[in-house]
Amino acid sequence: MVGELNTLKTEAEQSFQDAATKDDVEKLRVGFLGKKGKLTSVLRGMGKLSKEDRPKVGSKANEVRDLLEELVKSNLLRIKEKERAAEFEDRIDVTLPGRRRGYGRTHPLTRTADDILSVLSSLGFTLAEGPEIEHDFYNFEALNMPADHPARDMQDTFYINDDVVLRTHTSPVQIRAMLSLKKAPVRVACFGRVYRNDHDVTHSPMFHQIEGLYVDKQVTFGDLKGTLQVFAERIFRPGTKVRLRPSFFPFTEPSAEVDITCFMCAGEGTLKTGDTCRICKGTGWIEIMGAGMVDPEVFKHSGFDPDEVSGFAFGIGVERVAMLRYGISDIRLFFENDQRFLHQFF
Ligand code: FA5
Repeated sequence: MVGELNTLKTEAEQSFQDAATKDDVEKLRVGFLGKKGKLTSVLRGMGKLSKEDRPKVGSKANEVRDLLEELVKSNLLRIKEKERAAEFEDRIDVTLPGRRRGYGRTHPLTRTADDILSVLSSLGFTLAEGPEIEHDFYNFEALNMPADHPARDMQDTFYINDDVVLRTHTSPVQIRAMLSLKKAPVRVACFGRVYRNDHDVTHSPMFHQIEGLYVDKQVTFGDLKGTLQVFAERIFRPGTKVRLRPSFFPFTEPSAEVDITCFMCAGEGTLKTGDTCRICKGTGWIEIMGAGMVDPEVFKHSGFDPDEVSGFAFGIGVERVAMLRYGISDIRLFFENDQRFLHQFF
């Protein structure tokens, strides 16, 4: 029987070596170790052995069984590793070109804001920021809009509570800047997100404004107009003209709406093709911002004496400028993060 077991051992070693799949191993396992397997049937004959032979045969049988179990384990592992190597062999094609990484682009609003801020910076304005959740005092009261002032209705406000709002414009940063700088000259560009309960294709509940404020001795309306002229030519194109129309803001007096000559039709109202310009709708002018001379009441709230200083301020919507520059007719495109839209801006 010991001889039979030795033969079985040699046969097993050979058969497992030839096994190519997990199924082959399983078949061999059943064929040797299963209930009707070869080892089992050899062991069945042990009952007929003499007492002296039994331990010898028993220990050989154990040795063969251990070897078989080891063969099952090691061959399953061998096959698994071979399969994994084959998988990688199929996948790695070193001749394939490398995968390009996608490049990010600057968002058109960021680009527009950067351009506006860099023009203002070249004119001597420094950046000022303030909180988006703002006290009623800075957003309204100090800007000459007391509690029941009808001008508050012009800006549909999101109220956090009776005294706290989501700021509706960047003008509160004027007040904060004056209160913190305390003395003239003050020349700041206030930039940030603002919020209004307002939405259609040209209005969004969250948008961006940039506000310019210049306070010093003897600042005039002429200074405002000159600044706006340089600003318009640098942001749009050389030769752009500026027109100021009388308007009303509670925090400036006098106040104006600022128009520029249309950059599409150069202020003609019609294109070279004879078609009516769709940017300015044939008027030759585009409204771009609000502006004016700082109201004396605002100076009083900001710690300045209106008899000693004067100043101008203007506020521009970043989305409005970006829509004009890039010919975009729906403001929502800026906020949808659609790569097909954003990748068009270089
Ligand atoms: C103001 O907000 C004033 N604080 C501007 C100002 C500053 C005037 C300093 C005088 C002195 P107005 O409400 O017009 O003004 O808003 C300014 C610009 O913000 C508008 O010209 C427009 O381009 C933009 N704007 C207003 N509401 C929205 C909105 N819902 N979505 C996108 N842009 C808007």
